[in-house]
Amino acid sequence: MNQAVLILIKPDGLKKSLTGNILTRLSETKLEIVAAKMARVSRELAEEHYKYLRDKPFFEELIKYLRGELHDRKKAMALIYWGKEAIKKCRELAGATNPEEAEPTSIRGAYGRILTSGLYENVIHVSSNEEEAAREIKLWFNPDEIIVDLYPTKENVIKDFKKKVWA
Ligand code: DAT
Ligand code: MG
Repeated sequence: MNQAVLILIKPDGLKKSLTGNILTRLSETKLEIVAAKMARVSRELAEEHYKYLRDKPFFEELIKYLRGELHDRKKAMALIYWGKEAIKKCRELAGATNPEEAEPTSIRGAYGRILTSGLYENVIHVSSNEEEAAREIKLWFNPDEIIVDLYPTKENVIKDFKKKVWA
């Protein structure tokens, strides 16, 4: 059974010019990329993404980190990888949450660090299980941005809906 997993290249990964290195490492999984984009991360999106950590002392700083406020560009790169055991394969390559405990050859072990505040700056996010992956993918992507049909959709007719288009 194919699985989908949300990967975020966090603002430190982008700032350190690690995008290519990270994508090269992830290509070792032989999984398929079925969606990719640069995203501006609103406070709502960041808080919803990490809502299970709301009570942690580092939550405020974590939100700032994901939004790019600790780096000078407010952006993150979001991708969906798809294939057999996608979550396990990507989490193995990512390494442990704490970059100092992560295998030195893992992405976080090689590129992550711990800030003096104690926050882990660990370069990428990888969904932790199928349920979380579905929740996160629906937060970060619309159905028409993904080139396979991952989850059930419905059609809405939206009247007087304002949308930015090219001038
Ligand atoms: P993961 O990203 O490995 O799934 P998580 O979901 O528990 O780990 O945590 C989300 C992010 O929050 C993590 O990538 C970095 C930060 N974080 C987690 N635990 C932390 C801790 N004890 N101290 C500092 N930052 C932490
Ligand atoms: Mg997690």
